This record gives sequence, structure tokens and C-alpha cells, in this order.
Amino acid sequence: MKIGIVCYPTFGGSGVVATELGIALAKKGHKVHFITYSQPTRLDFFNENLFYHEVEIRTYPLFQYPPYELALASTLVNVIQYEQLDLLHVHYAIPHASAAYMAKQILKTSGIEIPVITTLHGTDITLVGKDASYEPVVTFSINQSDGVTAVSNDLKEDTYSHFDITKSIEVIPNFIDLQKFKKQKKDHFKTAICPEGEKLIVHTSNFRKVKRVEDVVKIFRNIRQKISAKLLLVGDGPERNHIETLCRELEICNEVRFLGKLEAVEEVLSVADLFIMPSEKESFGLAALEAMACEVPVISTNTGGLPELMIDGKTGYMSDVGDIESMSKNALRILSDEHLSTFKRGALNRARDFDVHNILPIYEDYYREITEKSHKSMAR
Ligand code: GMT
Repeated sequence: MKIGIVCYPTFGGSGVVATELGIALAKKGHKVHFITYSQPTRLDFFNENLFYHEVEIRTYPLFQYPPYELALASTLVNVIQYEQLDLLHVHYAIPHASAAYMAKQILKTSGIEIPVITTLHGTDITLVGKDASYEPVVTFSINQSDGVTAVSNDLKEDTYSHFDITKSIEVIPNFIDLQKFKKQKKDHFKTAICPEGEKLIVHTSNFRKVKRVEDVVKIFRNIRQKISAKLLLVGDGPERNHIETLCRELEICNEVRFLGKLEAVEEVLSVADLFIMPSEKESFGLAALEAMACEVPVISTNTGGLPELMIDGKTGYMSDVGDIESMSKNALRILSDEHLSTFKRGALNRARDFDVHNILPIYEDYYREITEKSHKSMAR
């Protein structure tokens, strides 16, 4: 098939899933066209089936805000028409689903029918989409999509309860490339960070409030009171300064390293003993899956889609949001030499369920179902 993919080309989970999906489809022989405002972070190699079209946003003195959605819709019209795409798959409702709707209507006037699939990733529904300034457009563009997927049952239910949705939503979970995300031998790195054999704890996120990075630091402080350990914080975002200040106040700066945005996060995960994800809300928790694939057990909250990924007592433990005491106690239990290797195996075993080779065929079947439906309704 010839497939167009629209996403945020950044380190965020939705962009990562969209890019990895496109790469996996291209490896299976589909022609995949990414249509984004810059080259997706993980699209950093050559494959004959991968194409990239940049959305150029022309600004003008009259525009206080550059009209990105219009530029995207126009680029979509051009790419779909000239590359003769069979399907458009947009990731993240705002503004991708509405730009896709506009492109679809424009193409209809030239007799071109393009089926559109929208994948909901989480914050487009749970945080931003519900806001009154976006809600009517989000509801409309989800309902106008030919197919809709969500990354967990929890997100599907959330979408039905917060929006007036008439479409059926297919759940297709996040996935992982186990060839890329696997424990690598990086002993020199571990020795450099933990010269005294300390346990290594990792958190990766975009440092937004919803990630509760403050809880990570407090849990780490509690762990440190019992055993020697180091903390690596990967990523960057609005909470970073606040977190640095907190580390100073708790006098743990020598034990905490801020690594910023990293492309090869699997290298850091390869030497980690524990991953902490204390999020307020998490529609799936791709970062936790990446950790598990690298044999790292996870301490997480029991919110959103996390119980659909985690197996309590096997891949790690889940606690209520904000229950720092419970998360600290569970972290110490996992880190004990008696239990650590069992949890590492448990994490990897669960990650295997989300192997890209298991999830990709679900997307391909769904693509076929939606394009066939669209062709049938055209023939009527
Ligand atoms: O986690 C983030 O803040 C990034 C966000 C995004 O929209 O890019 O990630 C969301 O999509 C991921 C991929 O489907 C999910 O694994 C994350 O759980 C989800 N984040 C939230 O729901 C907060």
C-alpha cells in the first residue's frame, strides 16, 4: 500500500510510535510517506520505501499565528494527489485529524477518495482535547475519520466518556522493536556512573507536570536512605528547573545526573536496574515498555493504560498516583539482590507481547478493512 503518515516529529511518544510504525511498514514493502514540519527524530536512515515531505509554513506580517493546519492540509492534498496514496494515517487528533478532514474534502472535489485513520495517543484526549477551545473540532474530526484507533482500552473509554463519539474505536497498543530495544553490553558506562556498584535508576520523560518527576526524585531520596544508588534523568521540559532545585534542596545532586534529550535511550536503559514512571495519567506508557524490553523492571502508577501493560508483581509494581511511600517500598523490594533478576526476566517476557511483529499485522489488517469499506461506499 501507499500510506501517508502525519505526526509530531519529536521525541514524544506519539511521534515515536508513528515513526516506528512507518519504518516497520516500509521494511515490509509498503511505500510510506511522512508529512510533517520537520524530519521525524527517529527517521534517520535510508530505506527505498520511505519518503519525507516537509510542510512549509509561510508566514506573513498580518499573521500573528502561522496557519500550520492550513499549510498541512494543502501539503496533504498535493502529496495524496501526486503520490496517489491509498490511505492517510494521522497520529494525534489536534490538529492532524481536522487538517486531514479538510484535505479529504478538497480532494473529493477532484473525484479522489482518501480514507483517513486517526490514532488517539492520550494527551490529545485526556488533556488538550477536552479543553473547550478544541473540543468541538476534536469531536467532529474523530467522527469524520474513516477509522479511529486508540492505544489502550482506557483511552478508548476516556474518549467515549468525554466526547460525543459515534465511531467505533479499535484498540491497537504501542509496540516495540526488540532488535533495537534490547539489553546491550555497556559495562564501561555502568562503571563510570556507578563506580561503587550502586544500583542505577532511570526516568525518561518530557518533564511535563503530568509526569510527576518530583515523585521520581522523592522516591529516589527514600531509596538512597536504605541502599546506595544513582539516578539518571533523561529528557527535558518545563519542570526541569524545578527538579534541579528540588535535588539541591534534598542534597542529592551528586547522585543525580540530568542527561537531556537522548536519541539512543536504549543504551542508558541497558545499564539500568529500575525505571520509575509515577505519571498522573498515561494512556499506554511507551517509555515503560522501552525499559522493559531492555530488561528493566518498572515502578509505576496504576493510572490510565498502565495496568494494560504492567503485570503487578512480575514486571514491577503499580501504586496509586502520589503514593511515594508505596513506590519507594516496592522499589527497594525489586532492587534487593534476591528479587532483581526475576523482575528483569518478568519485564522482558511481558515486553515480548508487544513486539512490533505482533502488532504490525493488526495495523495492516485494519488498513485493509478501512480501505475496503471506503471503496465499497464509493461504489454505492
Ligand atoms: O507522554 C507524553 O507526554 C507524550 C505523549 C504524546 O502524545 O506524544 O505520549 C502519549 O502517547 C504515547 C504513545 O502512544 C503513550 O505511550 C503515552 O502514554 C501517552 N502519554 C500520555 O498519555 C501522558
